[in-house]
Amino acid sequence: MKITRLRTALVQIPFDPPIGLGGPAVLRASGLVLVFVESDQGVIGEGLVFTFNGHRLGVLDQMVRSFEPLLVGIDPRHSGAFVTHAWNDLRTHGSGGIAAQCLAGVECALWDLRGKLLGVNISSMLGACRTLIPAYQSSELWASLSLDALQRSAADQMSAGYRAMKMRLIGNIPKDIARVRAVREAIGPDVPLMADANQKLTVPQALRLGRMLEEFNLTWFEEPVAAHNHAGEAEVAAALDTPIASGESVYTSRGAMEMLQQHACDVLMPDLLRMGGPSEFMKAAAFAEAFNIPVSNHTYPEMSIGLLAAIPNVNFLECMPWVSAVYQQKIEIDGHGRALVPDRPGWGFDFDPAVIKRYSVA
Ligand code: SMN
Ligand code: MG
Repeated sequence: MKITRLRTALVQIPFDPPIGLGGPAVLRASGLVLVFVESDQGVIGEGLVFTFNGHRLGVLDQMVRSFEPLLVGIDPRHSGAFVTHAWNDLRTHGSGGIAAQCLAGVECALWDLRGKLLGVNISSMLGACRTLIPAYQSSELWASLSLDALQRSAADQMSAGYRAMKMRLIGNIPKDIARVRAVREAIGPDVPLMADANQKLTVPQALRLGRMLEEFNLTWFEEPVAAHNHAGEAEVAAALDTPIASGESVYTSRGAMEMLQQHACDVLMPDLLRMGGPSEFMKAAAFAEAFNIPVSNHTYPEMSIGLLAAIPNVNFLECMPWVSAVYQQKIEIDGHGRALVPDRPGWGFDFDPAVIKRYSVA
């Protein structure tokens, strides 16, 4: 059994309407490097690398394709050997940034290939703990929405079957209090509600806002301060009853360990691509378990769901549909707001050739 080729396809899938993240940040399109690892068995593994509005897609594509010499000829079941070799090969670039994200895209394709060769979902390959994961909708309650729009959207998410959701904060304390109050009123006191500050606050601001938000019983207060300020995160986490979630902005399991050792979060949110791939993601989750910290994914739910299914200390699946359009299958939410872990081989989600054809870019 051998890997015969690594190839990529570049797509740019527009968001209609664009997503206003608050301030100048507007998501107009999802730029993707789609990664295909081919084997002599005729089975192809799929992974991807995401970039905001398609920025630097060509750079990411070059980095992904730079791994091909390390892949061709190896046994697809030996992805660990590839990953070790690749990290060594990346030493000059360091273990973060696009190096980690592009390696992740390739390892994701290797895990998909291995699952397809074995005929099992990745959650089964890992030894699943569950087939259902509480899900939260994360892509509707943006900082750009008015109070009325927030309330309408929150109600819409409930009607869509979600039983948990995340909103973004704008970094203005009185306005954020009003916004959280509005959503809490729209969904009631018992629906899990997360609030994400996206690193907008100073520690004093986060402490003040966090104390004023305690009455709303948030499930977590996310990235209150700069993500590199683990001491500041730890100060906020120690002062508040509301759990602090963080981790989406750190690279590899070592970045997660640094957070855990500094008690910087009460919920760890590893990002599959920033972790450097599924093997690092699983290490980060195991480290969190050792610290008795629950884990939730950051984006990429179609791949993260198979990993979360095999992690004992999981609380929620983040449903962020920014790459969902590229897949044929969609995440299924049951009547209790739980995502169904697929039992289809590999990730269980396959790229849609029609979408690739329609949104392909040179
Ligand atoms: C988020 C920010 C930017 C891109 C995707 C998601 C947000 C989140 O921080 O946690 O959902
Ligand atoms: Mg976040």
